[in-house]
Amino acid sequence: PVVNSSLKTGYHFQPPRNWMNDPNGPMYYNGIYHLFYQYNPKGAVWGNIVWAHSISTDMINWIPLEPAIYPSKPFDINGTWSGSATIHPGNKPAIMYTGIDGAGRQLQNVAFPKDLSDPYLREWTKPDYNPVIFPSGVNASAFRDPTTAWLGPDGHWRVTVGSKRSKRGMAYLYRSRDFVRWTKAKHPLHSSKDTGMWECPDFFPVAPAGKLGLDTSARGKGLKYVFKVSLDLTRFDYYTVGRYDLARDRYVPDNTSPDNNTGLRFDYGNFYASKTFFDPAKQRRILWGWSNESDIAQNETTKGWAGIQAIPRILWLDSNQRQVVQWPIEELESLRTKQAYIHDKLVKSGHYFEVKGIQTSQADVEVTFDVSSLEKAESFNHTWTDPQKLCGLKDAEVRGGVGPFGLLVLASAKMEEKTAVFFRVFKAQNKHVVLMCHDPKRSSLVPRVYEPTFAGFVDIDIANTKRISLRSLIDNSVVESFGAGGKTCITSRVYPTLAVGPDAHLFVFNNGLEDIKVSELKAWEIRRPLMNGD
Ligand code: DQQ
Repeated sequence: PVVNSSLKTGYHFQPPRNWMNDPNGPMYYNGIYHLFYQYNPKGAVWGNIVWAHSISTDMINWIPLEPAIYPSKPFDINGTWSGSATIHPGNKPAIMYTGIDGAGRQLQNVAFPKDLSDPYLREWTKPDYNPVIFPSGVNASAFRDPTTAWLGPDGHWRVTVGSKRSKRGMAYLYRSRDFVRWTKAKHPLHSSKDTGMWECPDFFPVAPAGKLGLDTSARGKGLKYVFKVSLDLTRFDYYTVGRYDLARDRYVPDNTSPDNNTGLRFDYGNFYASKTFFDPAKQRRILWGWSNESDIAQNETTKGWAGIQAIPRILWLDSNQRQVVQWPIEELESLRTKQAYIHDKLVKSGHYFEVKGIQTSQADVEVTFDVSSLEKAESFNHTWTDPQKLCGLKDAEVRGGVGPFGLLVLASAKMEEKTAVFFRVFKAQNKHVVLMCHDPKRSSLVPRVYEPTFAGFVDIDIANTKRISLRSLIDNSVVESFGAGGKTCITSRVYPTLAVGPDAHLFVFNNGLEDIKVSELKAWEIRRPLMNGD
């Protein structure tokens, strides 16, 4: 068997053909959402990168425009790489992006809309005074991905650019009064030893409570900040929660999360080069992230496409102030059609059942599991610090005490193919530990596709709540899951050969000793939105 071309996603952001990677410069301008992205117009592998451009009024239905930025000037002739948008006072958008010059150096350039009265902002102008930030005193082959800029208390702009100094990951800080002349600050905004190149940094304030987002330039007492980097070494996005020391112009992570940027993740699966923006229309902060293919590159060429964006998520600080929480934007719900509904259904130890009545190759599933007793929970070994390894060891087929229980998605009728999305509860010294897992080991009959298990711990007090919720967005070759209301998220790419279209099935399973109950399950078919003219 080979990877089936009908595995193209139906409602995840994707161009009709060719390669896509990082989301770039997401922004809202006069009623329209813009998404730019790293795109190869000539093929389904990375190369010839331009800033492709799409617009939307709901971030679900997308209209494609011509590429907004592409190599054309000495300061970007060898590449137009990732960057961000900043809305200037007076509602004027600006983009800063990384250009690669003729000598292969990474520089930061600015671009502005050619005509602010064009509602779609189709054309962008790159002033001849570019580059605005030249790589002096830094490693010119590791100096890229400027963030959205923010205003400091002195009224000057700040921007941070990802880099490394030998093995030390760096986020250099630059300041400017006019967005044209930029000066490097003496100290970086943040850095961390042995983490290698910091790609696509992101830095923004979060409200201490509630789900409302804040403008990147917002200031105030008690505001927490989130700092995220994409580590080239591991190809994962890591973040910390901390504060912004305005006097020293430095980010200081709280001691509740590890300072080395190898701890918390927005998503414990296939999710990289993510970027947030503030949506003033709905007062929310929205996260975009790229989910790469995980089949072998040879398939890319035959499929003719590679890369999707995860469903945009709103992001806010958890009430414990130690982590963020994410949830798919509410606009996604406009695509829900036929529904299946199940409630108060016991799933006995070792049993499973099928959710019938809807097609589940493109679906949105919300389920709540009741775990009335934790007595049989397996004991937790304190050396299990890496959830991904633990999930590899104790996958969905390994019987447990409380769990594994959860969903089998994109499953064939006889379950030769299936991707398990599940929880497993352990008993530690004074608390319970909840593991959330994606196990795609049996997701495809195609030989040699990359099928890593992905997992994260879920920071909830299950002995108290006695229940846990799960939402999974299923879309032909992607499974995007949100545990406990979005406290732990996992995205996987899978390539079934049998569980395709109407032959994809959905099951609920319980491989633990303890019975569990589905207190409620709602599953919707998801229809296809307008997707970039495809
Ligand atoms: N992708 C871009 C770079 C960035 C990397 C190039 C991250 O700007 O560092 O396509 O995926």
